[in-house]
Amino acid sequence: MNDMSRSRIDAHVGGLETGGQDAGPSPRWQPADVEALYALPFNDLMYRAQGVHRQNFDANAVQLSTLLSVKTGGCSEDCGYCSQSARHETEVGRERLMEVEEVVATARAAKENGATRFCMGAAWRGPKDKDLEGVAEMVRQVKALGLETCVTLGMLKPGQAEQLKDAGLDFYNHNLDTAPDFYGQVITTHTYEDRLDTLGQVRQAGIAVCCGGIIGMGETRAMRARLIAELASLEPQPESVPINMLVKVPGTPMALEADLDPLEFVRTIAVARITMPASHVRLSAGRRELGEAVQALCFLAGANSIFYGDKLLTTGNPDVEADQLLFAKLGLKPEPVQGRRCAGHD
Ligand code: SAM
Ligand code: DTB
Ligand code: SF4
Repeated sequence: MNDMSRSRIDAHVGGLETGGQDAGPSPRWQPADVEALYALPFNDLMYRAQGVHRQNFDANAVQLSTLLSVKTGGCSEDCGYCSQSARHETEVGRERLMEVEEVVATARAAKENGATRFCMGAAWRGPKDKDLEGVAEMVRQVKALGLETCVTLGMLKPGQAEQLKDAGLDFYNHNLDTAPDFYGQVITTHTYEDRLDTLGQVRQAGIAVCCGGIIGMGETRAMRARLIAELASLEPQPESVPINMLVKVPGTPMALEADLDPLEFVRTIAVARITMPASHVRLSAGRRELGEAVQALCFLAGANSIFYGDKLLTTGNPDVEADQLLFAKLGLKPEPVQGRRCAGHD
């Protein structure tokens, strides 16, 4: 790391001994500074990340979100990682939008299992107005159960975010997924600008932003750093940052992608934690493949949210029992909704 990068990082992060973050608005993160964080010796990186984590959160609390695919498959987009694109021959079929009652029953079960947030995903480029009303009703009824609500429906048109907000939506998930310069190699049917536009509409409507990406799609470390720099430079920073490890789905163009070094994934969590100190960093897709020891390192690196429940959207997730056992082994506890330390953040 050169001296200039180190002093810029110190300006961002603050010395652990001197109390850390400045109170003022965070400066825009430069990719070179993020890359310099990645290049730290592993132990130094973990120490910094854990320090930032403890200044902002209860280090032993993890937020639990449960996912449900309310509209599966048949998507017009060509995202190279996705099992639900109509352009890839995968085992995922095309289904209709689920009935509200069925969604609410699943949400009730998720709450009984201990989840505090329920996230509903739809395989759309974006919602048609007639479909949006159906999703808005799901949001209303899930919210009425006392759960936080999140949806991920693709790109929004003007007015749609407000409609969701009126229904009681707390979070909208819309990922930047990768570095701007790699995006075109992963997806050609929409652009990075389109994603940023929807994120702007979500913010404008007063909905909290959940925005992250996927690691392990064949990108370089420099590209990972550029993704994190983009996320950390959103103003304000996203309340939730899901970091997914690519799930290699047979039939997708990325099915045969080389395995990512798990320590590189842990580094990415740490770098996200340091650059987005008050955000919940979610250890998302790929937990089953990571195993317990790597997940434990991710929690140490500052991950403090997971998808909880036996299924993600179309692929598997650790069983609830396995997660409860892991929590017991690590002394982790579910984060209560009221237990937040940062007003205005999730
Ligand atoms: N269609 C909407 C969209 O693209 O925003 C919502 C659903 S989409 C499945 C939500 C996110 O899931 C994607 O942005 C991507 O980050 C993540 N995802 C999808 N397939 C994945 C995979 N195979 N491995 C890891 N993450 C994946
Ligand atoms: C996110 O970043 N990860 C979730 C959620 N947002 C919608 C989705 C992960 C999907 C993994 C592949 C699948 O199950 O289809
Ligand atoms: Fe999959 Fe979403 Fe891309 Fe559609 S827009 S192919 S659901 S990631």
